[in-house]
Formats: sequence, C-alpha cells, structure tokens
Amino acid sequence: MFYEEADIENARKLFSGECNFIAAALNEEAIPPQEVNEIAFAGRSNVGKSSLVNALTNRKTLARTSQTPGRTRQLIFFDLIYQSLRLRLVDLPGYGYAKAPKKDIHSWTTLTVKYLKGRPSLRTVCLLVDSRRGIGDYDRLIMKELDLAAVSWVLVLTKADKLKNDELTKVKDETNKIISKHPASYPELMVTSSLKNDGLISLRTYLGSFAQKIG
Ligand SMILES: Nc1nc2c(ncn2[C@@H]2O[C@H](COP(=O)(O)OP(=O)(O)OP(=O)(O)O)[C@@H](O)[C@H]2O)c(=O)[nH]1
Ligand SMILES: [Mg+2]
Repeated sequence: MFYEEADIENARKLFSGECNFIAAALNEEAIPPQEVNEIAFAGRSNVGKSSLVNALTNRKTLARTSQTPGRTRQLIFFDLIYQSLRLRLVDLPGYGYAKAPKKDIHSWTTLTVKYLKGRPSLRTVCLLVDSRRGIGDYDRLIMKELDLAAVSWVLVLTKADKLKNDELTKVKDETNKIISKHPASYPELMVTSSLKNDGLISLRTYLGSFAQKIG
C-alpha cells in the first residue's frame, strides 16, 4: 500500500501525542459511550495485543503486558489526541486461554463479542495472530463473526522477530490466502514485531486514517 508522506507524519504525531486512559470495562455498563472513532485489538491470549498498543504509542507501560496469558481481563479504552485529531484504542482481553476459570472465559468472551458486534463507532478491528502459530480455529470463528456483522478488520501478524525470513514468507503466504476469502478484511496483511518496532509505520498510518477531526 502506498501512503502519502503527510498521512505517515500525521499518524506518527497522533500515536506519539497525548494518550489518555478512558475506562476499563469488566461489564457492559462500564463501556464508555461512543464519542470517538474506535480501533480494537483482538486475538488469542498472549498474542501480543497489549505489547502492540504500547509499541504503536511508543510507551512501555500504557497497556499492561504479561508473560502469563490472560493478563488483560477488561476492555481497556485509551484516547489518542493530536491537535484536532482523536482516535480511541481498545485493548481487548484475549481468547483461548484454557487455564482461566470457565465462567470467566465465558463472560469475557460474551462481553467482547457483544462489544465487537454492536459498536457503530468501531471503525476497524486489528485481529492479531502470532506468526509462529498462524491462523487458528478460534481466529477463524472471530473472522466469520466479524464478516457476518460487517465489521471491518485487518489481520496483524505479531512477533515476526521470532521467525526466520523463509518461515515468515510461508506464514505470510498462507495468511494472505485466508484473508483474501473474507469480505470484511482489509486486503493488506500487516506484519509486525513490537520488540523490534517492525511494521509499525504502516499500521499506524492505516489506523490513523480512521482518526476523527473534532471541532
Ligand atoms: N519476541 C516478541 N515477544 C513479544 C512481542 N509482542 C509481545 N511479546 C511477548 O508476548 C507476551 C504476551 O504479550 P502481551 O502483550 O501481554 O499479550 P496479550 O495479547 O495482550 O495477552 P492477554 O492480555 O493475556 O490476552 C509477553 O511476554 C510479551 O513480551 C514481539 O513482537 N516479539
Ligand atoms: Mg493484553
């Protein structure tokens, strides 16, 4: 994808500008009202959602990351602010964490799915997939749900630093084949490493295109 210099620069400024914590929601009532265009980060537990939010915003501890899967248990809302631009980022709890109590998994998943499907201000969902694992069954389920709800999404491969070039090429090819069959998916695959800061400029610029002008 070709991006204009001005768009790259605006996205860089937006993501390195002010970033305010808005809410942490464990239930529907705690989800903030729809005031600003939103981008959500979804994916398996431990795939690197919180790390990506931190890397995109050049912050180490904005979103809490963890060695232990199941760290993010709430829907966490942050607002990026740069001059008249606003964009809300939503760090979602991961799915597929087998060790959490069954009841908890159920309630997190229900809340997350409810949020994903009923939020007009949600502009796109970054669906994160670990480069080493590729797309799994649960990811496919989420893709289907998003397609059905006509919620646009973009596939983001994470932890690309963990793979050799040929392995990465293979997983990129396989992933591209799958996303090409999904109508709600952005056609360009994003390949990232939060550790090495790879792929972040493209992703910031794409996500920055959803920022809202206030005033
Ligand atoms: N090598 C490498 N490790 C990463 C990268 N991104 C995240 N990690 C590691 O993966 C682990 C999980 O990262 P998190 O960002 O907490 O994952 P999460 O998806 O938010 O996890 P949950 O909140 O449990 O769903 C941590 O140990 C991170 O340091 C990356 O790009 N490269
Ligand atoms: Mg997390």
